[in-house]
Amino acid sequence: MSRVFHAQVGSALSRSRRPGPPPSSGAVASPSPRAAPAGGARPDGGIVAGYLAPHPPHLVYAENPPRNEPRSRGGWDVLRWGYQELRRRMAGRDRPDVLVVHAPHWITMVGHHVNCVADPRGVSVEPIFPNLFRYHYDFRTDVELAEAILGEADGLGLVTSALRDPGVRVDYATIGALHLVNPAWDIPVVSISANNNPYFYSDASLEEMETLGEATRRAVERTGRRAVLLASNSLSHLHWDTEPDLPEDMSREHPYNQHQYEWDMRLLDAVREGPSSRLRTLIGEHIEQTESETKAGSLTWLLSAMDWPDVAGDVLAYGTVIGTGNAVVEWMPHG
Ligand code: 2XP
Ligand code: FE2
Repeated sequence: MSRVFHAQVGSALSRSRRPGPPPSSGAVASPSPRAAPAGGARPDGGIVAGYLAPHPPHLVYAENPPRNEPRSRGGWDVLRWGYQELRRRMAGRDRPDVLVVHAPHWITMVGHHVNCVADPRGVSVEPIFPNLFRYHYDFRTDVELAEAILGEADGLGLVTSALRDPGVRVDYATIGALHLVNPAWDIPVVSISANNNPYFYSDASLEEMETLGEATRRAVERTGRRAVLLASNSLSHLHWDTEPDLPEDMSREHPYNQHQYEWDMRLLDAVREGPSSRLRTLIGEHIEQTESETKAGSLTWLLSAMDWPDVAGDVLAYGTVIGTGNAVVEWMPHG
């Protein structure tokens, strides 16, 4: 990834913009230009769970929700069972105040953008699979938390931008993950862009995603939200370039090749064994080996926001979609 568009974290430029030392985790933040007031903070606030929540449009298509126009005969059931289990677990706990999602197909070349539009509404279309995903969305943004994340990220020296265009068309990776996690759309959302271009540059800038994760954690703690975080990423990412007549023909679905599959399993074995800090280097190796979509940084952001918890992740499902690897994984915070 190009560094041309990035201020160095902690650079003289960013330091000169800071009103004071960056707030420490959990402390009351020093004011920043876009810092939100801490009103409404609750004592049980914090990141209450994090999920790897991939967004293949096929999974939404297979469910036939009324909000998606195309109809299907089903398919990709095991992955959808994983999401069903995720929803069951979320429903069994205290309701979160907000779902915070980082997604790879809202690509921003200059800076990390956060959607600050209060009530995005429109149709999200998958540009490669418009035959599968034309989804009518209508949701509420937690604007106070969105602005707090921007304020904290600014304070840590990241280049940021608030998206305030009410006509924004929200990308399918954001909408897909949010639908699969909460098809009722009754929990407010914060949506964060992927500040990279995975198709032009070869090296992923995962270090910066660690900083964005830290900023997200500070903002969640400062505003006192009970937040569930979603990393909207597939794993191995080589895929077929032709589609069967029946897209949900499961007799055609399998890993792209054995190498991709084995590396997905290597990553997931480490996830299941824990602790999550093992993934800090393994994510990069897995990207090198499989073109993993985690190159967009969503998974690194998630685990950094959770401060690399000393726990194993719970793999709720693994399956392929047009040959790519996809896993639904839950991490709970440090005990
Ligand atoms: O990566 C994506 O978002 C795609 N549309 C490819 C489809 C399935 C990926 O896992
Ligand atoms: Fe994707």
